[in-house]
Order: sequence, then C-alpha cells, then structure tokens
Amino acid sequence: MKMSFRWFGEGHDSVELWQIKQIPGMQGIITTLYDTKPGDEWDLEAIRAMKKQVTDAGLELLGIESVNIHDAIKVGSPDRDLYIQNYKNTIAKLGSEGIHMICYNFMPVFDWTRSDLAKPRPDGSTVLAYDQNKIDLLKPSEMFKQLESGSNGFVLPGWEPERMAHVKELFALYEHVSEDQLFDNLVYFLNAIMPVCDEYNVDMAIHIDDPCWSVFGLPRIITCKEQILKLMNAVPNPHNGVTLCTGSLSSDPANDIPDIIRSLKGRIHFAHVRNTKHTTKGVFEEAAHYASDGSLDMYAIVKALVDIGFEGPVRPDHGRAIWNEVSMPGYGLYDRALGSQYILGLYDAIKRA
Ligand SMILES: [Mn+2]
Repeated sequence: MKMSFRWFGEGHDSVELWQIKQIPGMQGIITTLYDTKPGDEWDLEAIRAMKKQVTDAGLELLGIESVNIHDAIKVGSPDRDLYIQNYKNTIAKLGSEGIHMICYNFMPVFDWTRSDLAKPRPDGSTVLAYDQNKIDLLKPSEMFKQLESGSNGFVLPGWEPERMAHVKELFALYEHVSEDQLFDNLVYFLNAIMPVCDEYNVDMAIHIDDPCWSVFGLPRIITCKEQILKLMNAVPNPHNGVTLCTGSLSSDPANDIPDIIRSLKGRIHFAHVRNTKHTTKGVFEEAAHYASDGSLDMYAIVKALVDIGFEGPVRPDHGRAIWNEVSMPGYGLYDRALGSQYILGLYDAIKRA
C-alpha cells in the first residue's frame, strides 16, 4: 500500500505540504481542484499546476478526491449526457497527466453527515460523531448551520455554502428518485465513462455512503457487501472499483469489514483506514486509529488488504483534534500523522511475518 494524506490545497487547509512530507513513510497526496463545481470540465493547466505543487514538495499525486458528480447524473435528468461528457473529458485530462485514481461518491445532496464536529472525549480530545436521535430532531438546513458554525472557518467538503443555499431545491430533485433508480443512474454513468477509463487507465473508486443508511429520507445505495458487489457485477470492468472506507462501513456494525475487503479482490482502488467507537445502533463516534481505542479490528482490516494484494493508496482518513490544533474538523495534521504510523506499523509487521 502507498500511504497518502488528503490535502485541501493552499488557502483551504491548515496543513502544509512540507509538514506532510516529514511524516515517515508518507508517499503521496490526495487532493482536488476546490475551485471547480460539480459538472465542470477541469482545466488542463490547473491540473498541471496542482500536480507540480505536489511533486515540487517531493510527494506523488496519488489520486483525486473527489471529482464530484453533478446532480443531473444522479437524478438521471435529460441533460445528464452533457455533464457525463464533461466528466469523460476530465478523466482523459487526469489520465494523460499521470493521475490514475478518482474517488467519488453517489450520495444525494450530502456527501456525509455528522451530528457533532467536536464531541469531547475523556482525554480532552474531540472527534466527529453521529447520533441518529439528534439528526432526527433537525431539518437539513439546521444541520448545515450547525456544521458551518463548527467548522473552524473552513469550508467542509460536500457542504459548500453555495450548494447548501439550494438545499430545498436539491431535496425536491430527489423526491421521486428511488434507490433502484439511483442505482440504475449510477450504472448508466459508469457504462458511459468506462471506455475513457480503459483508454487512459483511470480507476474509478466509489466511496461508501456515510453513514450507510438513508438520512433525511434520501436514497442511499452503497451501504453493505451485497450492494457493493451488485455494483461491481453490474459493471464488471475492473476500472469500476471502490474506495473502501472502514469508518463509513463501520457506521453499520453488521458490516464485516475484513470479509467485505476479501470479497473485493482487484476492485479496491483506494482505502480509507480509520477506527470508530460504537455505543448503540445509529450512534457512533470517530476514535483514534489504535484498535483498542475503538470498535474495529484494525489488524484484521490491514491483514485483509495485504492478503488480497492491495497496492493502491491508503489514507488515515480522519483524525481526532488533539494538542490544541485548530483545523478543519477531522483533518488536522497531528492525529492523522499518528494514525498513518499505526497503519504502517501493522502493514510492515504483516508483510514481514
Ligand atoms: Mn472515508
């Protein structure tokens, strides 16, 4: 596996590339062009500048998270082919610049949902947390306000204010979209882009829905082993793959993560490896990567990735806020650096055993 770090780009991130470079074993960066809107075709010069910035820092640009999908594609409206063409052009440009992995998600309206961005833990650290009971009391617009006020001044990915200004219209768009229709629209999209992925050798890696059940009545489809395999079989091209996010999958404790990893040999193109702690159904919080701090068997997860021969990028995903660091919630330097070392320690020991 190649250890990587998500970086939001200059002006969007409290962490700098030189700091990331000093983390032992850190090979590369996962980033995106934050000034592009879903549906836009990416500019070639901007892609080159982004890549140069990363390589000048002695790091490799290991993939994009994310090239976001326009709602027309998710809803399946008549203008979707225009946005799919833009997406294909972006894939071609990324591939021609040596960038071969694109993470994306197919969740309606919200990329991810949390009820708390800074839940205190007994040791004084704070973490992102989810409590379905709290979410049930909120309207989507209230949740957005809550997240925005807790974001430490950063724009949270997937929660851009321009987008949230239209949250009512977005909900109306999805009013008549069933889970089956959403799934069919995803398959339509993937079938349309696979020839370009073949030509430029670009792996598409869909992120697991977070949390992996319906929130605010919106359809959710990438939630469990059965659904993931259904998508892999519907579009059997190996460029149609997964971002295996252990944190998102673990939101439903019924998901046996090592088993899911083993069922996806050759189809995992990117891994988010982190730990969560569960209390009751629908209630969880993010934990330190160290296995005993949460509910996941981190050894079994890394072992399964090694056993299926996974060699793609992995990132520690989120971290706790520790040592008074102020950052975008979940995306500080310190705890993600610690987490990367724990994952690499497990990886080295498993490889040598
Ligand atoms: Mn993730």
